[in-house]
Amino acid sequence: MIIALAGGVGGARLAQGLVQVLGPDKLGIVVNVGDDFEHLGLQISPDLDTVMYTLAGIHNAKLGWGRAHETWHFMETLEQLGGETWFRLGDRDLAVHVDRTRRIRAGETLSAITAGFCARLGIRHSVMPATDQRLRTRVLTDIGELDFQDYFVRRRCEPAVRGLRFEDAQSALPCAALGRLIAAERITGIVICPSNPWLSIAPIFAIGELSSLIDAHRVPVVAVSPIIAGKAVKGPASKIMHELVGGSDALSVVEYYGVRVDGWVIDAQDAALAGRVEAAGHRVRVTDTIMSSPERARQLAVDTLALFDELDAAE
Ligand code: FO1
Repeated sequence: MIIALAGGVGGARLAQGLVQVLGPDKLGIVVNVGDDFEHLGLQISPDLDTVMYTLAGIHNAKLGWGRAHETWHFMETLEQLGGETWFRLGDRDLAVHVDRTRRIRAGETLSAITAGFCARLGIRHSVMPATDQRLRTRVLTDIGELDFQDYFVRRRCEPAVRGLRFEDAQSALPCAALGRLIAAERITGIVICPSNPWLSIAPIFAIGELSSLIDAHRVPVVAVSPIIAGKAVKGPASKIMHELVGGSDALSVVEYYGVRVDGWVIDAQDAALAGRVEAAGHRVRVTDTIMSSPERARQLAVDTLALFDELDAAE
């Protein structure tokens, strides 16, 4: 079984490509929960929703989050009441947050809630929160430590990032389904989607049982670069990279993940870097990584999975 680690738009898009190639018995999606937060009394899980909506084909491609064909009456009314409207919740999207909050208060796990929503949305693959326990990304900046969404949305990533802290990660276990896959040694490969390495993937790596599986090299790991020609395809990744590691080209990401990754998929625009990535001990596949359509996402999924075959052959 391949598991794909995903967060944000890049992760959701590649997940959408992978599900076209591998059936639900061969692929599971593990989603970052570090962006989750309580807001307006609601439990909000942005990355789970972005992956879920994208796999269901009802995502808002323009915004990169939330639902398509959205209306904003709740937000307009909240504005009139003087409520907090910096984090925009569409009327359709709101139903997910309200029902997730109800079910969490009733004692359901995030995994069970997500599985329930996915079944209702016709998604056959398992979409798993990386953990069912609390794990929050805290952003250490030049104006102090901020909640993730405060930094990312309210302050639009303007503060300079000095570091990241994944609160409660040390006590977080993989969600039950993921823990069972690890224990049964059913995971045959890990795909790191082209999500923000620091904001979306690092919180997943912070979960001990998962990172020790990766660090023990018991399972091949293939990553798709989220950086193309020194720029993040979406989101603030290059600004954060400059602030955190001083560089923002695909090589900085290769160095950041280091030996945890066996194979890299990099964009044709970065073909010149392929030699240096190989010199660092990785197998490389150069292809078009811009997922501008589900068909392009499927093709990238095929290229990414092909690297596992090359890695097996090389063993
Ligand atoms: N991102 C924004 O930049 N502005 C928003 O108002 C906003 C609202 C929102 C509502 C629901 C949801 O699931 C995601 C939302 N996001 C918004 C995106 C969210 O901050 C990011 O998707 C992740 O946290 C980072 O990948």
